[in-house]
Amino acid sequence: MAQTPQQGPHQGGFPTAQIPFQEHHHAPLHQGRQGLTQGLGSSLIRQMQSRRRLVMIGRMHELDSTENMPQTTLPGPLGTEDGTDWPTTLGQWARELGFSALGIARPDLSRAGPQLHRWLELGRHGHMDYMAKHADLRLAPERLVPNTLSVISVLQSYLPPGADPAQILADGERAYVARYALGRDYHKLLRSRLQKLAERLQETIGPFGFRCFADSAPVLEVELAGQAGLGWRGKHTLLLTRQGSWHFLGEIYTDLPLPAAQPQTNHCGQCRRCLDVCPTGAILAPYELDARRCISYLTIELHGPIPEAFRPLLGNRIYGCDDCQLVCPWNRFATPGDPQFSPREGLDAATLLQLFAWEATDFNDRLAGSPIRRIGHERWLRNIAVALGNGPGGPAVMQALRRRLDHPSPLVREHVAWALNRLTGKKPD
Ligand code: B12
Ligand code: SF4
Ligand code: SF4
Repeated sequence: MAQTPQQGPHQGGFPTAQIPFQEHHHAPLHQGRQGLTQGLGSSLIRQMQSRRRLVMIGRMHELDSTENMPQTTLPGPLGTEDGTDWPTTLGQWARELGFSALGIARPDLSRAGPQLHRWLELGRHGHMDYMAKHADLRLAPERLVPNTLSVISVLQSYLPPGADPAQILADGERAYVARYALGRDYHKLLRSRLQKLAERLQETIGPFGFRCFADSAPVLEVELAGQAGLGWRGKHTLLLTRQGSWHFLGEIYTDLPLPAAQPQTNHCGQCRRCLDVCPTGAILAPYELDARRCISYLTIELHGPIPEAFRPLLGNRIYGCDDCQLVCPWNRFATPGDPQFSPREGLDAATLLQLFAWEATDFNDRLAGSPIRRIGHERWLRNIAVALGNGPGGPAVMQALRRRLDHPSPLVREHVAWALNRLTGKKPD
C-alpha cells in the first residue's frame, strides 16, 4: 500500500517531521473553518461558540496544576443541548457519500503505546522508517492536530468483482494482485469524501476545526476505528467486522466534542485460520505481525532485493497479499465494494508474461491512478521475475526472462537471474 516510491509507504510520506501531511487540501486545522455558510441557525452557532470557550477554559485548568481557579466543567457532547443524534446523522451522510460505516471515538491511545513501541524495538517495521520516526505523533492525535477532541472514523468497502482469487493463486502462470489494488487508488478518493462530509457538517453547525486522513499521516487507524465501535481487531491485526475486513479506513480529526461510541467485543473466538495460512509465517502470534515477513511488505514496501529465503514463498503474488483475509470466515459475509475499486487493465486475471512485457511507459500509462504505480517499474519487474521463477516455466517464460537479463537495473537483473537459475534447476531448458 505504498504511496510514493520516495516516501514512506502507506503514509503518503512526510519527509520532514514537522509537517507530516501531504497534499494541498490537507489544510491546517484553522482552515477547516473557512467556507462558513451564511445564514446558519444563529442559536447553533452560539451553542458552538460557547462550547468552544468552555472547552478552552477546561483545557487551561487541566494544564495549570498550581492555581486555585474556579472549577469549570467541560461541556457534554455536541447534540446534548438540542437533542440532535449526531452519530446517526453523520452515519447517514457518510453512506450517501459512499462509505459503508461511520463511528466516533474520543481518542485515547495510551493502551496501544507499549505495543507499538515494542513492535518498533523488535524491528518488526523493517525499512518502514516513518513508522519509528512518527511513533509519538501516531499515539497522540492532539499533538498531530492540536485541539483534537474527537475522531470520526469511516469504513470504505472495496471488495471488487472479478476472477476468483483461489483460482488465480492456484495458477502459476497468472499474477495475483491484492484485492485493494485492482482498481483506483483509495487515498485521494477517501480524503475527498471525508472532506465533503466535514464541509456538510460545517454548513449545518458552523465553523469548526478538522483534518482528514486516509493512510496519509501518522494515525493509528485500526486502533481508532476499533475505539469508534466500527469493528474489532482480528488476529491478523486488521479491523474486522461482521461484514468482513475488505474495507479501507479513513478519519477526520476534529475539535468538536462529539459523542463517542462503545468499542465492539472481539469475535475471533478460537479461530486461528489467518495465522495458519500465512505463507511466510508473518503473523507470529495473535495480533502480532512481523512486517518483514509479510508479502505485502516484501512486494510493496521493500525497496531493495527480496530476501532469497522468502522468494519461493511468494508464489505468484506480485503485489500485496490477501491470504489472511481470504480464509477469514467473516469475509463470507462481505458485500461488494464501491465500483471505483473494480479491476482495471484486466489485473484480476492477467498472466505474468503479459505484465512482465510492459515497458516503463506501459507501466506508467496503464497504471495511472492505481496504487501500484507507486512501486515503480523496477520493483514491478523484480516482483514478477520472482513469480515467474516460482511458476511452471517453459520456453516463453525463459525467453522473456533472458530478455530482461540486460535490464539497466541491477535489482531487476539479480531477480531475473535468480528466476532463471530456479527454473533451470527445476527443468532443464
Ligand atoms: C504499516 C502498515 C502495514 C505494514 C505492517 C502491517 C501491520 N499490521 O502493522 C504492512 C506493509 C505489512 C501492511 C500490510 C497490509 N496492510 Co497495511 N497498514 C500499515 C499502516 C500504515 C500502519 C499500521 C500500524 O500502525 N502498524 C503498527 C503495528 C504495531 O500495529 P499492529 O500490528 O496493528 O499492532 C497493534 C496490535 O496488533 C497490538 N499488538 C501489537 N503487538 C501485540 C502483542 C500482543 C501480545 C497483543 C495482545 C497486541 C499487540 O497493538 C498494536 C498497536 O495498536 C496502516 C495505516 C495506518 N496509518 O494505520 C495500514 C493498514 C493497516 N493496512 C491496510 C491493509 C488493507 C493492508 C493489507 C491487507 C494490504 C494487502 N492486501 O497487501 C496488508 C495486510 C497485512 C496484515 N495482516 O496486517 C489497511 C487495513 C484496513 C483494515 N481492514 O484494517 C490500513 C488501515 C490502511 C487503510 N487506511 O485502509 N500494512
Ligand atoms: S498479507 Fe499475506 S503474508 Fe501478510 S500476514 Fe497476511 S497472509 Fe501473511
Ligand atoms: S481468520 Fe479467524 S482468527 Fe483470523 S481474523 Fe478471521 S476470525 Fe479472527
